[in-house]
Amino acid sequence: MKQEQTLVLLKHDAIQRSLIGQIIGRFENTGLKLVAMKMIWADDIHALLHYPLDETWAKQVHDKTKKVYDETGKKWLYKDHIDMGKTIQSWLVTFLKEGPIVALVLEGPHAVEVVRKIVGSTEPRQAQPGTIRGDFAMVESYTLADDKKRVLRNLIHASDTKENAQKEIAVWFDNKELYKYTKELDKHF
Ligand code: FUP
Repeated sequence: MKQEQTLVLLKHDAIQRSLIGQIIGRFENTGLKLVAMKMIWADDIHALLHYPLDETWAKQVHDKTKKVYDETGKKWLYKDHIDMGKTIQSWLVTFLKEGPIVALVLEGPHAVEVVRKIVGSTEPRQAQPGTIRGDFAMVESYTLADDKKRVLRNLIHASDTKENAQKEIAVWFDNKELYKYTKELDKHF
């Protein structure tokens, strides 16, 4: 089976809360292979490359977030998806640069889907117990974040599609930093 790769960032709130080991342990438990990892203090260039303000991204974040607002009856603050995209992008960049982060690449069958599943919902308040966000950050919500004019402190970024994973991996890693090695499970894939 063709191996899939996905990018994970442990954002600075995960580092502040000393959760690096526990979170990486959960990824290891899935059977996925860790093929790259490093600690980085992001600059503007990398943060903006990771969160580019393109129309599709803005529309996606807008639609997903608005759905949650509508369901919870929360007042919508933005004119349109571009207005929202600009605000969220600037908050995301600020948060990403707040302190060191840990970037890793996981490889294996269904890597994108498996990682997103164990990470849990974007808004930790909605994340199921047993997921990383549900177990370690459930008190965090859009309500809290918006009141403080910041993004969700949701511990982790994980690529949402195979295509985005490839783009995001290229932001943080050179090809030579992605290691090829064999693990016991490989013979079953
Ligand atoms: P995710 O599905 O977890 O990758 O998250 P999204 O693509 O929906 O959003 C990207 C990031 O912006 C997430 F970390 C959540 C954050 N965000 C907010 O904090 N507030 C918003 O209103 C919208 C997005």
